[in-house]
Amino acid sequence: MTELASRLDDVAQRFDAAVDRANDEQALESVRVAYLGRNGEVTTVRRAIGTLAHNERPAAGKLINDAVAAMERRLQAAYEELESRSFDAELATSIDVTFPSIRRPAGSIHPVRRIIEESCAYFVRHGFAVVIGAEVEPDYYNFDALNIPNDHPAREGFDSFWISDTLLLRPHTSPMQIRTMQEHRPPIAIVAPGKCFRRDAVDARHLFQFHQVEGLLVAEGIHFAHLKGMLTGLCRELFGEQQNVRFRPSYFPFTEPSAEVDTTCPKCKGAGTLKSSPMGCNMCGGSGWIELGGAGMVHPNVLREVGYDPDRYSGWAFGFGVERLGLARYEVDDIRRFTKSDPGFLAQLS
Ligand code: FA5
Repeated sequence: MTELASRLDDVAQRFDAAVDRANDEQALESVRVAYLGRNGEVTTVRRAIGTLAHNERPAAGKLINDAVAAMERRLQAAYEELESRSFDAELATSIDVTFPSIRRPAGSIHPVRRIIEESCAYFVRHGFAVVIGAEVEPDYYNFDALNIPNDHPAREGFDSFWISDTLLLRPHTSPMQIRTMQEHRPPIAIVAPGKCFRRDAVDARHLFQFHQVEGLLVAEGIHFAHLKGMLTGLCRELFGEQQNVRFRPSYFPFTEPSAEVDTTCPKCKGAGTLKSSPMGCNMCGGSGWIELGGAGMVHPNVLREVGYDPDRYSGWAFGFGVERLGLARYEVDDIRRFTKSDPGFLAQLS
């Protein structure tokens, strides 16, 4: 009996060592067959029971059964361990579809485009059509037809990029007034957004390439109050409900009377001062107003040029700088930011 017990002990120790060495299922199965199989080592020990005295056999049988149960438990644990290790390895090389994804940076609509779209949408809601014009125009459309003859000093205000003696990159969107009126009879209600080009020195408020939104309404009985109403509405659309609009007398050869259009500074809300800057609001320079562009009643000479009778028809027009609208709307300190495509800046405004 003692000898059987020590043989069993020896078998169990070698079994443990063999299980430790087995690093895949096939190797574990070989260990199982070698020790617990029909002709395995435990069977050989079990056969030795027959050599024991009758009264020793039950105890020997129990000893062997207990050892087999322990070995089977050990084997089971080893199988489970192998399984979980191979699952971990599989996970490490496979895609976990439940894992939260990495956020890909999404692009956004550029603020200049957004302002153009919102401005156009406002006018379209009021029955206006959107028209897009060429960026290269003859001087006739840029100047002559707009009541700015060749020797007119106002041409100097539009310091332009000339392509030939008569062709230039348009310095404003106003040629679209002429093109539209030549093509259509009144009533006319259009809005014309687009790029403009001027040989201006670039600084915090000026670009050599910028955008304007032009508007034109010509019909019978149109007067200045219509212009004020529409532009006040546009400013409220872009800047919020409390926004006011101011018309300062000004001069454009193609409108009479003419005005420069200001809106309440969105930063200081018209106060001209800021708690954070007692020297005065740095957005509007302390005036409480931001200039957006020019406007006025279409000059009779312009109406005549396109064959409209100025005694019957009247109209208003305006041209706003889109980047200037952006400066005011987003409280941006420098107009050049709109041209830099800096994702950090654009994300802030998206
Ligand atoms: C004009 O261009 C007129 N065509 C506007 C107009 C249309 C008046 C219809 C009456 C009737 P002005 O040169 O002021 O006007 O330019 C209008 C606006 O364009 C300016 O107030 C400003 O907002 C913008 N702008 C002009 N030059 C630049 C520039 N270099 N960089 C950025 N914005 C500019």
